[in-house]
Parts: sequence; C-alpha cells; structure tokens
Amino acid sequence: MTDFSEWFHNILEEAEIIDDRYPVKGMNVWKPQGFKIRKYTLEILRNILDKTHEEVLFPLLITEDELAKEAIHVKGFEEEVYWVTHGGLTELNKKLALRPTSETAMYPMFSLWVRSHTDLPMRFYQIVNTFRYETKHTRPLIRVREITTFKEAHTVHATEEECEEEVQNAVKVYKQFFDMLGIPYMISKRPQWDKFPGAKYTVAFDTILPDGKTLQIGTVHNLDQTFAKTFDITYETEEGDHKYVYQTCYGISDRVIASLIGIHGDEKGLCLPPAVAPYQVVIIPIIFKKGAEEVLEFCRGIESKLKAAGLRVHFDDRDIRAGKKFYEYEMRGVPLRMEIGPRDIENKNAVIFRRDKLEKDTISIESDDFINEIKSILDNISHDMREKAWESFNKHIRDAETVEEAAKKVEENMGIVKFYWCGDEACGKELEEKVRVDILGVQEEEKGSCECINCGQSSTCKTMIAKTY
Ligand code: PR8
Repeated sequence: MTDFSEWFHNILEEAEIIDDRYPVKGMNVWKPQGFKIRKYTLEILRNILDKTHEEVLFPLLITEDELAKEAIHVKGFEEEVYWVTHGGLTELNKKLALRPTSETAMYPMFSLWVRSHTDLPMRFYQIVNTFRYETKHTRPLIRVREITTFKEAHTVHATEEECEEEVQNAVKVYKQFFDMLGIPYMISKRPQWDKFPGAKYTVAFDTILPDGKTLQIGTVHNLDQTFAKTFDITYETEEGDHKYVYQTCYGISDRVIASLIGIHGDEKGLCLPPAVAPYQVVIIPIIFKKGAEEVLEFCRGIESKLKAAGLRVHFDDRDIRAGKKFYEYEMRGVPLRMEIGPRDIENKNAVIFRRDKLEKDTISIESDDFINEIKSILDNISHDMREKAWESFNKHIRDAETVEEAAKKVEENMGIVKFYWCGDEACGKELEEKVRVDILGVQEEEKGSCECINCGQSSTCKTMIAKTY
C-alpha cells in the first residue's frame, strides 16, 4: 500500500462502507456493507459489556447549565460544542448542547439514582452518536464531527480502590475486544496535559495504521470524585454517613472500524476478520453449459448446511463470470470462498480460497465433517490475521537512547519510539518541541530506574512518541 490515505478513501467507497459525499463536513452515511460490519463489531462489544454493565439511552441534548457545571470539563470541550439555539422560529431561553460526550447528561441523573452503598457499584453503557466540532482536518471514521458509534461506559463506585480496579477491568474489556478484532494496541497513561478534561488520569489504547501514524482507539478515564462533587453524587454508608462516589468512564468510537479496515486490508481491498464479516463464506458455482442446474442445486445444499451451522454464508448464483465474482469478494474482504464445479461434485471436493493468505486449497465435502472444517479454517483465519497484525505492529516499535535518535527514528520510519522520560510537564513540552511529534503516554518499567533522555533526571518510566492522527 503506497499511499494509505488514498487507499483508505477509495476502499470506503468501493467496498460500500460509507459515503462521504453528505453535505455536512465531518458527517458521513453508513452504507449497508459498512453498517453490517459496524453491527457485528458492536455485537461483540455488547456481548462483553452485558456481562457486567447495563445498557441505557440518554437524550442527545444537554442544558447549558449542566454542561457548564464542571468547569475543567467544559473548558476542555468549549470549542467543540454544537449548540441548538432555536425551536422552530422561537429563540430558546437557554440554548441546548448536542452531547460531545455524556458525563453532564448522565451525572445529574446519577445523583438521583445513587442512594445507598447497596446501590453500588453501578455500571452503565450506551452506544450513541456524539457531536464534536473538530477543527483539525476531518477524515471519515477517523476524525469526524458526528461520531456515530460512540460507546461510552460510565461506572460509579463506593471507594477509590474499587474505582482503580474498574480502570483495570475496562482495560481488560478493551483488550478482549481488540483481540477479537485482531487489532494490535499499545496501552499507556496519557501525560497530565493530555488527559480527559476532568479526569484524574487517562489510560489510552493506540494502534498503528499502515502509514506508520498512530491512532487512539480507546480511552479509560479515572474520574475520581471530580464529577461526584460537581453533580452532588453521594451515597449513604453502612454507618449512615454520606460520602461522594468515585467514577470512571471509558469510550471507543468509529475509529475501531477504521483500524479494522486499515490494519487488515491490502492492495486487493478489505480483509475482514470472520467475527465481523457480513459474509464469512461465499460459495461460487463454477458453471459450464452442461450440468449447470446440478451444480447450482448442489451449492444450495452446501449453503443451507453451513447456514444451519450458524455461519453467515452467501451463495452467489448470478449469471456473470466467476472471475468477476472472485474479484468482488476479495475486494469486499470475505474471509473464505468456496468454489464448486462439476468435477468437484464428482470428486466430492470443494476448492477453498483464504482471503487473508490469498491461498487455495481443497477440502473434502464427502461427509458433513466439512462443516466443522470450515469453522476451524475460519478460526485459523482469525488467529493468523491477529498474529500478522501484531507482528507488523511490533516491527514499528523501536527504542532510542538520545533525543536526536528518537526524532530521527520517528521521522524516517514512523511508528512508535520508546525511551526513558522523567514525566515532568516542562521537560515533556520541551521534548515535544525538539522531536516535533506528540508524546503518546508513559508506561512503568519493571527494570528500575534510568536517566531521562531529555533532562537526565532519574526515571522509572518509558514514554512513547509518534506521529498521530
Ligand atoms: C470520552 N466520555 O469522551 P474521549 N472522531 C472519531 N473518534 C473520536 C473523535 C472524533 N472526532 N474524538 C474522540 N474519538 C469519555 C469516555 C465517555 C466515554 C474517540 O473520552 O474524549 C477516541 O478513540 O477520550 C477516544 O479514545 C474515544 O472516542 C473516547 O473519547
């Protein structure tokens, strides 16, 4: 892939993921193929979250008073909020904000809901659209002004320890989610000047796109008691005292779909992990003039067996060249193709083609064992796609011993460069100037202390820098 940006733009159009010709900047239309990928991605996330959280749905509009209550939070978002000022022709007494995120929509209600220690912990999530008037260059799925797939989880706890534990739970949830999608990630604590407005700290997941730039694909925020104090969210302890709660929130967005597409795709187009592929298997009949009906009939039998086994299968019996169909399904990223012609029926075989490896093989379809074989091939595809993505990700992570070396390595090879850094804000800002890229975050090192690459102070943390989206 020589130019990732161009490739990405083209594939979104060609594979009918989204249409970016909608006449409002930063807002796109999900087309049926894209919508299905999004649907299956969200199903995975819902399955994980539903074990511990409850799904809710809050209104889109937030009063100006509520939005303004948490001073640090509102400061962080003030340049990004869209306002509703009129109802029809009538100017509203108080303008209403389109949610940029839902803390200030939810927490006044949490203050009514949380009563006693027996109500806690509370864990909610919603999957909604949010609006951010982004001023940086917008890009479909990557930087949008209407985030259509904003999964936001919000949790409430009695103690600081439980709140800390929840941050770790959220990290586990995202690991599991991204692993199922085969998306590699780097987890780090954001520097203090780059945390979520109002949070005590932010843990972020970053992945690397094929052009070597990193993309933040998920964040977990420890909100401590900041919002509890602002919105008066208290609970009665066993002893009858009233205490403020502790809170976390964590979110992902359309960027997950962008990384799925970018990371697994290749020159032929999309390559989808079976878990989110609209069709996991496509059956293509190889037809000659003689015996065509027999082949079609046979393929229909295979299709219904695979469907009955719970797979998403498509039998393409259109009267067009098989080669044209191959091209189309490769571009759309269907993980497995089966080709069945008269000779295969005679030999009780089918030709299979793996989209990820672009390799052909033959399997026996003599008995119904082939159903399990297809399932296990799909599992192998998921596994191999994940491995391949991690291998490429790890190749993009390098160490550096000096500031010059770090700057040179990011400039020349992109990706992520790691080194020791003291964690001090002034030093960090100076460092960002020198390397002319962003500090992603820090990770505690097990090995013990070393010297900060920039100021020489003792440091137990490594930081990462990268060119970011
Ligand atoms: C929160 N509140 O809001 P966060 N386009 C696409 N994706 C985006 C964009 C954008 N313009 N802006 C952010 N994201 C918290 C947590 C409720 C949930 C994605 O957190 O502001 C980024 O991947 O960090 C980010 O990690 C995620 O949304 C959550 O946004």
